[in-house]
Amino acid sequence: MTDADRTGAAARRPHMSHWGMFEAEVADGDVVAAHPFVGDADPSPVLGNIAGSVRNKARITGPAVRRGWLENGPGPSSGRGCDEFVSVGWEELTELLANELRRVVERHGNSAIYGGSYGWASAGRFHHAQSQVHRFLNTLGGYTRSAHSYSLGATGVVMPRVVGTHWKMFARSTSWKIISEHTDLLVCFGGVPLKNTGVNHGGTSDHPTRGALDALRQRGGSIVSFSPLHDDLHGAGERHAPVPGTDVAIMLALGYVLATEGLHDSSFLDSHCVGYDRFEEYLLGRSDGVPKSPEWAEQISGIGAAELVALARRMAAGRTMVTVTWSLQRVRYGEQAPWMGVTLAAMLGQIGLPGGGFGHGYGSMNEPGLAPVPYPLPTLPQGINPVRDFIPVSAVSDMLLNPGAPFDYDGRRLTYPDIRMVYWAGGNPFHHHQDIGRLRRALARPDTIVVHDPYWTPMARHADVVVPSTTSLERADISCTRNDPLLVAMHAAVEPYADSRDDYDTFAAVAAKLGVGEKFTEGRSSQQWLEHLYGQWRGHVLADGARVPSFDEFWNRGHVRMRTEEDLILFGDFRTDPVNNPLSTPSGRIEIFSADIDGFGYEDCAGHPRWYEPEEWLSGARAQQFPLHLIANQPRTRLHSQLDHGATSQGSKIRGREPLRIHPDDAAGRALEDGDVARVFNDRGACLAGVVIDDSVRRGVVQLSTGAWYDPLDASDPDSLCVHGNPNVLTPDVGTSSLARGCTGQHVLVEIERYDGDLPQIRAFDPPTIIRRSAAGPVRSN
Ligand code: PGD
Repeated sequence: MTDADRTGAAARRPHMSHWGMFEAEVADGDVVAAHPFVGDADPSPVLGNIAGSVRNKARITGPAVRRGWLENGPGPSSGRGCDEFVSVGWEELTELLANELRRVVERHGNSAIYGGSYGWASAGRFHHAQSQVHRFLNTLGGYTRSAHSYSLGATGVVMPRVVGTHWKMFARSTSWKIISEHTDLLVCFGGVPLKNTGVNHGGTSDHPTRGALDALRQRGGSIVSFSPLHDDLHGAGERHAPVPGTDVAIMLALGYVLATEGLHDSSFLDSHCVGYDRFEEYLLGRSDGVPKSPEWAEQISGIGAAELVALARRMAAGRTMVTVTWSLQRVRYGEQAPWMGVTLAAMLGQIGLPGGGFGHGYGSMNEPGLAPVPYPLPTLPQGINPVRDFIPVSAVSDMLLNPGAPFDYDGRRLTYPDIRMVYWAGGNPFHHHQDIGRLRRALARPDTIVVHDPYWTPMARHADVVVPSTTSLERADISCTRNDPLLVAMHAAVEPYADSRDDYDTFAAVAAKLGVGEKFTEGRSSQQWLEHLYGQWRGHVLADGARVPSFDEFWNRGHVRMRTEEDLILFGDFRTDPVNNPLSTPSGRIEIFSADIDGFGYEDCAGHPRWYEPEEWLSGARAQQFPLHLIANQPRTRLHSQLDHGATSQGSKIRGREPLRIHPDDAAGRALEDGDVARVFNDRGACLAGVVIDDSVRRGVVQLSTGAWYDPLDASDPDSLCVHGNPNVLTPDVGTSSLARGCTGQHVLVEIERYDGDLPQIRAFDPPTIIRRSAAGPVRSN
């Protein structure tokens, strides 16, 4: 990389974000436009958030330390989130961090550092914040880690036990090409929400979903969607709007019709699955006295029994694919929806056939349906973590509040470690975690919280030591994902903003202070790492007999194209020869009944898929008090909480608040009008949101996406009203089940009323008060 690369002297160079490849147009030290890659069939509107993001007022301009921590030293504090900060220099910050890491390790051991540090950060293989922080903490002897993700907490644990994998279900899923050419009937639980396909972890050069669905329909195929939100399916299709959270009951009823009408594929169930007989006992009601008939499902879901019977018959009559979105497992008992989806597809006997079988995550992210590349990715080695302690990722508040307490996870009884230091880089728990009031009480417990982020996110405001990171636009990197044909040269568009630094350089400096600098860097600068990682990757491609340019040539050209597996069919090889291509389950087959899960004896996750009545649903007792079902789904105007201050995200706000969609009848009953601000509340918390009246939302349901930056009216009160519309002040912090303890942020019951008080100002994007030291004494700024 030359200096010109870093300064952006050559404007409109290629770059990558999680929501698409683009060329950055630069003026006055900022990116003023992100022009989508010409090869992208359907660029994401989220690109609109990039312009102006480098010099945004929410940027952290330099290292800062919470005043209470600086003055009193490490220790639990309820001042987090409301204290002012003191601006420090890099040398002082490096010294403070090194000393505190040394203290914690020497006094409490490495397991006292929580480095789970969940979050999407930015695209780019080298500067990936999670990889950097994990490598750094491993260099120091390890840390308590987190397992799985907020996206797929339940799937990540249950599906390996059912089909031997969870990642293959999206990274090696049946391709859109095969679906559009072969599927007669696509039955989508959760729809195929196009808004989510804008995004892909690590980036994407193309967005083919819209085109694939159109092609399927043009060929004569049909789409049936089950979702309380009409627009979870784009274009023509048959839409059913069930009571939220009842998809498993619907799938059971479809299975019941197949079983009772002899439409199920007994030979596939015999040759490729185990445990169908045991499941059928439950399905037909022999084991519990409750047949899971269409009439039974109608009572639960509101979908007519006759419609379910007709659909089951159609499903058995042609090439049918059953898909389940990831959102369906981000609820209490979330393990059941993907498990039952596979079971239904297994009953149809089409798993492994072109256009048939099962899919998980179509419309949840861009990756499912994209053809994979056959090479390993360029990857920064993270080293070895000798610490055995870990938590399921969404148990972070449980862990901080209950040191030493036992908990169940995936058949094991584990213990929460006693955490003294929380180290976060590239994530925002105030976006991703549930029950923010409880999270704030949890974050008051450790001695020290360190956060690396380019922006003053709510998590940065709750830190003791704040490390200003560059954004990806300010540094060079390589982007590449498992399912994209392009390896992309991410050119730095502009200089690092103010006094920010690449996370790598921060970690390298602290590691050097602690005497392990060489171990962390291996003697390489960022640029040398890029060339090294490219060189390793290039070796794999050359070994495959393909042509691949030198690093310099690649860098100048902007990308390299790789071959992809366009005709992939999930579990195709297993179907053809289940003996020689067994699944990685104990039986080598699809486990409709899992003896292992059954053996765990969990009350909330039995040995086969089944219907559990959730606590947060419209037919439960809680709905008497909180009669609206809120769906806290992914936003259409940004990725998670990233760049909430950007133009596309801000363009959707109503009087500065996150939009909440409500059915006209529910709005009328509450005297709400379009453009009003409403207070959304339950017994966990409350937030303000802007009202959008929309009959594409089912009656009794409201929709408020995640990602509005938490903005408490009273920063000193953990249970304060959020004036901006963050639904995680309302959502429950309970796991999916004892099996996976996945996050359950998608569903929550609430009540809503018009907010007629003076509208509080949105302060989420204003930096906190920062004291700058000068010879004349402290100077406050905000
Ligand atoms: P982001 O907003 O992407 O959210 O949660 P996640 O924490 O990933 O946060 C990424 C942060 O990284 C941002 O603050 C950004 O500024 C910072 N960042 C970007 N680049 C860099 C960098 O180079 N260095 C550093 N240090 N920082 C950087 C997402 C999570 O939320 C997910 S994946 C899901 S699927 C969940 N979904 C739901 C849901 O459906 N419903 C609810 N209620 N809650 C959810 N939370 C989960």
